[in-house]
Amino acid sequence: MGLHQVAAALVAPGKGILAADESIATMSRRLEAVGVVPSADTRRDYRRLLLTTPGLDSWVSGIILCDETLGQDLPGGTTFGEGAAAFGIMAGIKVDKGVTPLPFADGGLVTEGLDGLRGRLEAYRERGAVFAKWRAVLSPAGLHRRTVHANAHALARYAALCQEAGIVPIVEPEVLMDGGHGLAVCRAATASALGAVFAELDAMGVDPRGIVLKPNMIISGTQHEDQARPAEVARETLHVLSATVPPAVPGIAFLSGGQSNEQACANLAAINARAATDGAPPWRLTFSFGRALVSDALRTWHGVAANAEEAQNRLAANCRRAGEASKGPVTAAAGA
Ligand code: 5MM
Repeated sequence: MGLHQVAAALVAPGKGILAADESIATMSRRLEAVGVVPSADTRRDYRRLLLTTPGLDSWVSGIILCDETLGQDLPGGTTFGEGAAAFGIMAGIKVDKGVTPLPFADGGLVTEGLDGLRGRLEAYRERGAVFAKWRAVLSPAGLHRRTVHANAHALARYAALCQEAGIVPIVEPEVLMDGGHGLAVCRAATASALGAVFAELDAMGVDPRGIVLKPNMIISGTQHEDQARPAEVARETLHVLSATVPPAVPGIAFLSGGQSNEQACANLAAINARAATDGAPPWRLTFSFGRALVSDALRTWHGVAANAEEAQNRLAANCRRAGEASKGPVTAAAGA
């Protein structure tokens, strides 16, 4: 499949992307939090549980893995890349190398990982990756224009290198939901970030038909006293996307950002419901959730093999709800 076909397949109707690409440090913290001693083996066992969930391909088009997992095996000796393909799920790879403080940017962060990326992409493609992911991390309060610019530029250089290698880039500028800010601050920061990202993508010659955008929804900061309801989230999110995302982009796959599965799915359903009411949107609107899909499964499993089946049931239920939300409203709460 070419870039356009892979991008379209990632956002196929009723399907989304499972983000299971926590870095070794993040995954280790999450395992420790549920009482599992972190190691290469326990990180592999947990990712095996996720990928071998029966029926996962009914709702999941692609799974994002990290470098460590892509080099590990499933039971029987096939690699995660081969295993995903055998299950009908496309394998993706997180290629960024995390964040570092940006000088003269009031504490803003920039994502690193461009050095040597051309060679790494070649190697990842040989190991079965057909798409990639790079995440920029933006704090909305006091967001400096240098932070916006540096991250947009890095995302665009990453995306161009991916397309050159025949790999679909997932472009993820994440405006964090942590903090006491309200909806308007999230909206302004997201509009600024997306505007800069698409200007840089264009400047770098990136084909918008061969990317998937992975943004945050426009939601209230977690500590804000007034939490926006799904109808407001939908209105504000679509307003910003319509103003910034070219119609040629095939799909927008939202991150969950710390929302529960119920919250994230209610918001996604409301976004799709409103988009349908406003007139057919040019892009598919779906999910690329991490925590909103996997947190229940991780807690249920907590390293005990006998809990694996129940943990997979929890993952399947969360993916099914997200898949339904990507088609439109699923609960009475959606659109409330
Ligand atoms: C799964 O976590 C991804 C990797 O995070 P680190 O590099 O910090 O370990 C992360 O990029 C994730 O894909 C996004 O944050 C979306 O996940 P959520 O949980 O916000 O949907």
